[in-house]
Amino acid sequence: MKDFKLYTITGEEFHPNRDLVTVMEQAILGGSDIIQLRDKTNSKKVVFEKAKQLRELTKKYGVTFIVNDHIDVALAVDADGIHIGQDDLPIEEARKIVGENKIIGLSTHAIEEAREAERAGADYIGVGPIFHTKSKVDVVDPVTTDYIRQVVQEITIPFVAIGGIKLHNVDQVLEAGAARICAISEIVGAEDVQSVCQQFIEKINQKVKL
Ligand code: TZP
Ligand code: MG
Repeated sequence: MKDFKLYTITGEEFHPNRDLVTVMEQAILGGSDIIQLRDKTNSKKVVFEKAKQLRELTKKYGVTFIVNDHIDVALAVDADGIHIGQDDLPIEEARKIVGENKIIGLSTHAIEEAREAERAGADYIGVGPIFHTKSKVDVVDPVTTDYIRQVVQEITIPFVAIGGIKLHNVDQVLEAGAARICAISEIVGAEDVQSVCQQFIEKINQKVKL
């Protein structure tokens, strides 16, 4: 897959008065190079409509587009890939559906899950939640930056750190060895989304030579 630095996931509850596409466009203009549509509440029909809009937006800017959970929606809009969790289809089964040319990302919370993701052919893994987060229900306890250090030691596929990452604590995440950062609330809930993304990118570029 095309490498990336700053992964923005949608979280419309954090910008009730602003339009989804506008907010995500600001994230892209600020340097976010991968976007995920994550919608755990609306119907598939509504998710599909949003996915179509975000596919158009990301295509315009040449940014990678991932759909969370809905493999059928991802295929219908020709997204670049899907992101799934530990309770979703096994990677091998998802691969049969999406084929070799789509990206499959998997959330992991422990090194055993990361090893299994790599073995099963995930293209990247999410590593988290690093810190406490209110953006995910039923979330496991924070894995801390210790888990990043384990993944750096052992895992060869790309990983992105997620969960409670803010401008004020991202340095700890980068120092632990993460090269790719993902956030929801800090980015999409910001007054100036573009500026927050620019500041994340600056910090990533300072610490990391990809
Ligand atoms: N997976 C692990 S933590 C998380 C997800 C989707 C939520 C991240 O949101 P935030 O607002 O950046 O903490
Ligand atoms: Mg899922």
